[in-house]
Amino acid sequence: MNSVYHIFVRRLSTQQKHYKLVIIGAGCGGLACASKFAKKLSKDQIAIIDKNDTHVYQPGWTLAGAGLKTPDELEKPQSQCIPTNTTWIQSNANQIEPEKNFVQLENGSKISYDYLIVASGIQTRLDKIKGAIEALDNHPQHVVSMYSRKYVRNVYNTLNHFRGGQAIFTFPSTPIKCPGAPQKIMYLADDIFRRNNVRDKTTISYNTALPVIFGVKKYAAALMEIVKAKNIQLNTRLNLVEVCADKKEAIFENLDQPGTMKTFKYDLLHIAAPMTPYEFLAKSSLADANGFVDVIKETLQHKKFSNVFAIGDCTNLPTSKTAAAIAASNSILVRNLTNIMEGKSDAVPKYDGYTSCPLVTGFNKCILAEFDFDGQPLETLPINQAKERFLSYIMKKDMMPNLYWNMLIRGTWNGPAVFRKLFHLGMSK
Ligand code: UQ1
Repeated sequence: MNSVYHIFVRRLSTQQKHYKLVIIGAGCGGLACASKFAKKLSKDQIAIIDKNDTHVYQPGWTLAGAGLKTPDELEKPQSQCIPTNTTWIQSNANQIEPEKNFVQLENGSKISYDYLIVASGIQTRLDKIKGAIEALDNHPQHVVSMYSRKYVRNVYNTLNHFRGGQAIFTFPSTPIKCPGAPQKIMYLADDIFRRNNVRDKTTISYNTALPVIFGVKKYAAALMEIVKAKNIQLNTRLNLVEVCADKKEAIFENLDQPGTMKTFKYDLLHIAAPMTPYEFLAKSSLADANGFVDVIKETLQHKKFSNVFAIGDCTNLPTSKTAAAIAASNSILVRNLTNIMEGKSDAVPKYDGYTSCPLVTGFNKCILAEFDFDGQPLETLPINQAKERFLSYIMKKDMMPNLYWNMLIRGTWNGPAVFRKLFHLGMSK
């Protein structure tokens, strides 16, 4: 009886299902692509693999950390987000065999495909910092991180109850999603401290692994003025490696002198999590040496496997990892892949690396950074977006979430390039 049962289970688990298109990941990129293909393919032709039953609007985490949104209003059941015309395989992928065109799930079953889109995102790894998780769990009044669905819930409460001392905000030594966020939460914290009359009893430091405050010169210059005006200490090339919560000490490695450590005392520590690609991806032959999917940057097609594409945070696209980058690249991916599926060679615009980072610099203020692969500004509005503006803040806080839920993940938002062209056409006579 027992062995019959086991044979049956094994039969089930080794059963191979086939779909014309398989998408790994139902985050922003996976859903944007699925929604577009769901209009062309039938439910039995397209499958999306994702275990999570909740979809989180992660760009909202900085605002939640500052009490400007509640974490709950950033979440929706995944069942409401996945297009009805798409088969949802609620599991995690744990292996990809692009030579054999299949994906293996956690339970061992295999899903084969004609075409694959990898949209698995990037993994937050607070565990990479010694003592960080223990500190977040056991000392929540001193150590916080909004880079996590679990820990974001505690950030505002802690910032709002802070009564002064040393406040340190970190930026790690790995690629991360939304590289502007670690400083956005700092500027909002600065405003919270001012509102609560504790700013004059507080020193704020931004300890970043990067050599500069921001990678694009135009916005870096504006941000340098802002940190100066806010009296924030910028410490570059420092990477948080350990938190000793009992002693309230954060230990940083000086990246210019590897192996040399510097200890900072803190009363409040905001940790931006180091991030890595998922292991199943990093160990597959789709990955580059760093574990990210190795794509042609203009087309999002894999460099070796022509039936494989990738989008978003899991790729090695040399641009900042944001929802805005997905907005600008998803239609390019879908048009290139459709050409391949249909044996056509219709012209498709090349992805220019467009990405955007609405750098919230305080309550009611925001710099709207937009730029391309070369770090050249690519601004939508016919105004200087490096200036702090209320309009940019409203766009970030109220417009973007609607754009995301109602258009981007539904496959109908291809980024603001059309508006940029329209505005700039209007400006040139
Ligand atoms: C964007 O398209 C987008 O996706 C919905 C975001 O993610 C939340 C953004 O933050 C930004 C800035 C854009 C770009 C859109 C405009 C209108 C500038």
